[in-house]
Amino acid sequence: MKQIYKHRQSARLAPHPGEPTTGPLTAEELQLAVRNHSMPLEALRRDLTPPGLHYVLTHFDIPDTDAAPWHLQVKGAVERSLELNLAALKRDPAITVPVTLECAGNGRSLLKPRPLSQPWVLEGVGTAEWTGVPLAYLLAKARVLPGAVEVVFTGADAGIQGGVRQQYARSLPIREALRPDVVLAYKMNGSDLPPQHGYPLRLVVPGWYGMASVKWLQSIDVVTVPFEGFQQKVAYKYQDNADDAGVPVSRIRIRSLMVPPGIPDFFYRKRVLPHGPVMLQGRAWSGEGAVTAVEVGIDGQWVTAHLEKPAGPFAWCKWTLPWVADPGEHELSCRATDSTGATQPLAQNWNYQGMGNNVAQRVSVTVE
Ligand SMILES: Nc1nc2c(c(=O)[nH]1)N[C@H]1C(S)=C(S)[C@@H](COP(=O)(O)O)O[C@H]1N2
Ligand SMILES: [Mo]
Repeated sequence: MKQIYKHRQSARLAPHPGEPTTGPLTAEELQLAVRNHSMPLEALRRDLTPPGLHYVLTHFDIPDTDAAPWHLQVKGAVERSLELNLAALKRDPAITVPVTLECAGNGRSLLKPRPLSQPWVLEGVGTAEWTGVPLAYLLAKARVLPGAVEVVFTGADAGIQGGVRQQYARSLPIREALRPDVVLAYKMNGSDLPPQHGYPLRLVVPGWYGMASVKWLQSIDVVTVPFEGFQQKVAYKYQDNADDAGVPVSRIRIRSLMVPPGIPDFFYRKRVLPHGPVMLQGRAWSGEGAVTAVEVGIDGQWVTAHLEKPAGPFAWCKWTLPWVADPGEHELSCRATDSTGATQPLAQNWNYQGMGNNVAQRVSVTVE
């Protein structure tokens, strides 16, 4: 009890999540985990994740938005402010972009000690086709003034985090905001956005961790000084400790995952499969550059997998590797490399908020 009380106190007073712990999962983490679900690993078989299987991360509550009165404001350091309803946005030119989104906190619960926040294991990821208006098109229509440095995106959802009352908001540097593939999406996999994914309109920033892709978009503000909101200034930093100014989290680090082969034990999720040939498969992605290799570890021996072409520069690619499974206990693993030369680590790179833990997945199997 004393421990939990201490966490609550520090969560309220300090501008950062609670102290990392080595204790058991807390009731607060369980509550976050049931609200924010991950993608079942078997969904890695599909190029596109059906919306119900795509991971969800919502800091506060899902707003109950009625599309009829809803409108988007584009304002700030622009020549011409805009106010657009959904029908007007749908008359603008549209693009469709396949994008792998991943939460920056994916892998957090594997860290020792464990930062207290959404306790992802490895499945805080999904890939969808997002359709909507290119952000650059709307910014060109509004005409960005010289002196603009960032664009701030504010969602309709409000809450309290780190003792700060806020609406969820994040900014992008101007050069990222003007990329042709950044989209104001009103469709996910060809249908209206589901409530949990940002209905009626969200931002999607290909290649960046999910926090940049603001859901339930209300306003777009072009600013001449860097944005200092909580989700920008305090959250989403690679920090060594609570007092470290840290480095902002931006692009998705290289990662690969495998579909665990065979069948699971209900409680332990440990895998059982028959001996003989089995096709191991999974997906790999990176926001920094193209995936160049995936290696599969079989009891510590690394073998290069076959890579397929991704649907787009920021969509995951499929990998496969045939394996002839011998009876006994085995440990499977996978690790990917991208065009910047970055490879997944085999041991954790710890940081205070539990960001970007792209440690290689391990899967224990019993072959019968
Ligand atoms: N308005 C708003 N946008 C948001 C969030 C939020 O809580 N509120 N969460 C962000 C985070 S941390 C992630 S990882 C992604 C998750 O997107 P998804 O739920 O569609 O998978 O949305 C981002 N956009
Ligand atoms: Mo996230």
